[in-house]
Amino acid sequence: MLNLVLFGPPGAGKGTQSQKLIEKFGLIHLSTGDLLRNEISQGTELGLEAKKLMDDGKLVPDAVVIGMISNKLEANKDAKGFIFDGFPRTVAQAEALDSLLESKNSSISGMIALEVTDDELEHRLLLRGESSGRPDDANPEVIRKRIKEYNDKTAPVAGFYKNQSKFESINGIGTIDEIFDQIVSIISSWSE
Ligand code: B4P
Repeated sequence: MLNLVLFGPPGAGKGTQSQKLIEKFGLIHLSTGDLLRNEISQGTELGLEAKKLMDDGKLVPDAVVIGMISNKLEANKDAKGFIFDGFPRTVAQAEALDSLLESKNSSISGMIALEVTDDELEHRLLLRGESSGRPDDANPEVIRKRIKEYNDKTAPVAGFYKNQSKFESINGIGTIDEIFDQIVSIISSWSE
């Protein structure tokens, strides 16, 4: 079973690469950002709470996203594997994911981090904000808050996987295909 954590700051290209990876490897894509936006568009109570935090560039509480991932793992018991995109974003989420997978006799194969400079992130997100309608992409102040939230709370998650010798990082600046090829070659090395 292949269980990949795709890691990186907001706008690093996690969602973009996930779309290509699910096609190539037949994995289930679990994006907590997409799951939360789905709750928002359906107007659920959870979505209304999450929207306030997301629009302000803040993380949603751990229990909420862990619960969503747990439900998805349960609903996809026969999957060949998963791409975790935007999750785990805190060390508590990483610990919870290990426990959830362990209870299914599975584990994370590895984390791949996309390294992108803050200037490039801001540029990409503002560009996407022109067409996506995402309130968290439209405003430079919120984008900077998201990057700060990443540095404060999410960056330490890399250490969690480094300690398990499951961490790889690549340059996330380049064409989408160049970055994809690097990710594929790392995944291929895991099964050698
Ligand atoms: P997410 O939806 O996870 O989004 P993201 O970090 O903005 O984006 P990603 O890295 O996937 O970028 P993408 O490929 O789209 O999170 C949104 C919010 O949800 C968070 O701020 C938080 O509030 C909440 N949330 C989500 N998960 C959570 C969790 N686990 N715990 C708590 N809160 C959580 O790429 C961005 C842009 O760059 C696109 O326009 C793309 O076209 C472009 N791009 C991609 N690759 C490129 C390349 N190589 N060159 C040039 N441009 C490129």
